[in-house]
Amino acid sequence: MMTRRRMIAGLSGSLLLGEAGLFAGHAAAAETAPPELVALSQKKPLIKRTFRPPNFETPLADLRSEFTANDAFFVRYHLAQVPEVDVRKWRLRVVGAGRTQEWSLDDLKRGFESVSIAAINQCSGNRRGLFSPRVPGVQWSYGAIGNALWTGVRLRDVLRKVGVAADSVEVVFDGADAGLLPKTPDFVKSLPVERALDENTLLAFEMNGQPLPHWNGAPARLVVPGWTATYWVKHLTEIRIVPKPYDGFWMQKAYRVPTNVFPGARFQSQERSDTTPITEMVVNSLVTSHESGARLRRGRGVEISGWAWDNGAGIAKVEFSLDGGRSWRDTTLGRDLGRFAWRGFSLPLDTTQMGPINISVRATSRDGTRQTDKLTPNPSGYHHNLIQTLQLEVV
Ligand SMILES: Nc1nc2c(c(=O)[nH]1)N[C@H]1C(S)=C(S)[C@@H](COP(=O)(O)O)O[C@H]1N2
Ligand SMILES: [Mo]
Repeated sequence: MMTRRRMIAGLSGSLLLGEAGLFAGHAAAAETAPPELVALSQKKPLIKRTFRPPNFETPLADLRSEFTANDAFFVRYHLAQVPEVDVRKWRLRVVGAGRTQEWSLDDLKRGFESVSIAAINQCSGNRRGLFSPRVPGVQWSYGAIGNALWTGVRLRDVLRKVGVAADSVEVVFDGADAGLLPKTPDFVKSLPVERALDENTLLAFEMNGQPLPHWNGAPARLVVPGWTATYWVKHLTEIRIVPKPYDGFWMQKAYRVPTNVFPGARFQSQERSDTTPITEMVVNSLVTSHESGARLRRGRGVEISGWAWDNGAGIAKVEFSLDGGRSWRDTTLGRDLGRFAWRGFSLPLDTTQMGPINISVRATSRDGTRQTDKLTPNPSGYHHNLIQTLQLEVV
């Protein structure tokens, strides 16, 4: 019997022959496995990657709106025990150098200025399933991402209430979830103190004008615009301002990339000569109007559209190519939802001639970085921002 892995390898091998040619590393593993759709509470059916811990991905059709609906937003957990937090009993404990304070949800809402930011929440491993050769981990396709309007209070306003000592190095975040076995390391993350104090880092209670859904971190989660979602700790229970690098598993062993390879903010207190924590998202784009393999009616006006995003520098341009990357033309950018949100793009496609159309799309950030035509392999399969090529056919 052919193993699933061999079958996928075989399939992606044959698909590779049909690719536009210039772009190395295309694999269609996650696209070829038929997705199983399962609905969690408060959610519509999403693509199930694993059930325990819950890892559910947003189908492409639900990524077409400017703001991803709360009931379609992807769900990612590392630990199997995800308790439903009782908001009335919930307290956020914040520990500074000389002082500890606790807040209820009402205290936080009443005590601090309310702030809203539109921002992309994207898993570091989004598109991991498209790496070839295969990388271990949740085999995400394109949907471990969403854009939402996050509302809450600034983390720095809360931290300043307990006092940020001059020798503070990191701020450490713990949530209510836990492993089933005592030896499973608790999901605890830290941020450089400067990033924690950035005006855009929020303690968010709301998503798109509604209380956070349970599966997206109720009653409060961290929002770190521009940084990958691993730092966006859900069901926050405790925050500590600390004078030394936090040495937990999820900082020292996981969510790390080779040092000096990817662009983005540095995380100096956690940096080693070989690896460093993943930080900001890399520039990327996604066609949402069509999937590869779509057939288009000849002569019918067709618009190709989707989203582009980066670390918050802002999208400078999105281009498309119909000749395998030899020449590029600009698409039209959509309205600006804020520099941490995604930016729409669209282009009219000429369908007057029958036959195949291979269309590639690439985004460029205002910081000068551009999507890659050759992926940088890394052991955990992060930062997949390969230029996407769709194989369409006019019939
Ligand atoms: N408490 C807690 N927060 C967490 C995680 C987790 O396992 N537990 N996973 C992180 C990771 S890696 C991602 S990608 C995002 C996913 O956010 P979402 O489930 O709201 O889409 O949550 C982050 N926050
Ligand atoms: Mo993630």
